[in-house]
Amino acid sequence: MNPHANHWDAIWLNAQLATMDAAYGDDPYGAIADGAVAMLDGRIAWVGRRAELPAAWRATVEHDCGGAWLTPGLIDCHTHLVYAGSRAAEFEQRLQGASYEEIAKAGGGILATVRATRAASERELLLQSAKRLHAICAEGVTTVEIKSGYGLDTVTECRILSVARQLAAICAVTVKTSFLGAHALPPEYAGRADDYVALVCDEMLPAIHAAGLADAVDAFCEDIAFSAQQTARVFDRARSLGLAVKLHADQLSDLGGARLAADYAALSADHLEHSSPASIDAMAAAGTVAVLLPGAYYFLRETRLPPIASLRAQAVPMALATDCNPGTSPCTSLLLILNLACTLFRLTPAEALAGVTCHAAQALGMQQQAGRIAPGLRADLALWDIARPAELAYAFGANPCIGRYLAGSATPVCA
Ligand code: DI6
Ligand code: FE
Repeated sequence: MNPHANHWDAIWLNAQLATMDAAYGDDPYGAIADGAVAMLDGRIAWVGRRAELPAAWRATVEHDCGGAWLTPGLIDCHTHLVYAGSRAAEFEQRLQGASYEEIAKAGGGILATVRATRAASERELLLQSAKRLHAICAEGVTTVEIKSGYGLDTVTECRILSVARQLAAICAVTVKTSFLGAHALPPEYAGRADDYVALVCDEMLPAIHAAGLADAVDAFCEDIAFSAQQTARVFDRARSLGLAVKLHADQLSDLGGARLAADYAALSADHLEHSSPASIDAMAAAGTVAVLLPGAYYFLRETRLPPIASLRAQAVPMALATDCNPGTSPCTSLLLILNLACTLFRLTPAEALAGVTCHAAQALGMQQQAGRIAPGLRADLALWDIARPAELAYAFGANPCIGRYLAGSATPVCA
């Protein structure tokens, strides 16, 4: 405890704040002109207008932001970035007319990446994945969720999640892991999906939980993957272990995934292009966040939009993420996702920024730790060379990030 009130470890001055906190008025960014943020022990201790700083403050470090915009550190709440290899050849096949489902049914798709990932050493996996995570973090991202799902056996799933945990220190970022054993049926279980689900529930999940490798459990509920009933078995086991759940729901077909997620009080239901209005109502009642993934929508050239109007009408929080994966969204730019969400899904730039800050935090169950500039939260911050926050969604292919702070510590920004 610091005995001196208003004696802080660091202060950011001369900044325009986009707090993304409703406490600061009706502005959708929670904006504060000529603001100041103070940090003590890695947490935000004071936020407000510089003119209203208490009379006797002191700070060990003073950051002059030069009038730039300060936002919460961005949060990429849905990625599959730990994998080996590339699927550029499948991209070429799709350009020749093959569909994603056809490639998957022919043993390519997710299973192609599973073969490459199983064959990679832990060090190779770490090096290939660190490049992607480094690129994501260079755009002011301070928290990333990483899923397993390219191992599909206990040893490789554990290796992927262990690599994900190791990446936190290597890239100076907070990592939340999700176990996605129910991602695809591995070849050795062809025709025996229920046996594989039993392996996921009875062997993989307990082992991963015992090793502390998963913060949540995810599944791919889809015609080409697992049924609602199989997903429910995975969720039941997750629940019995006290693990939070989330779901890839209704991306390619409506199997009632969003509804199922809501029934299990999931943190989030992700994709949602084919979700029914009744499922959205259930999400609203359950407090389940909608994670929209416009990178996958774009890359698969989907035409059916997620039900944005229903999500808005039901006040379901909308988060956005890269879905960084080799098959449907080989994307390491969360800022590009902001632009795609606005151009393709017609989100406002303010909705888009909320989608990668406060709502993304909620999708990870971290709303009391990250995603807003507010007292008590971690001092995860990003500084931007922009004139107004809408520029983050407006320019695509640009990176105006000029500062990145994890729990108050400056970290390198340029990749
Ligand atoms: N949904 C997706 O879009 C990705 N996984 C998933 O569950 C696709 C992953 C891949 O094609 O490698
Ligand atoms: Fe995904």
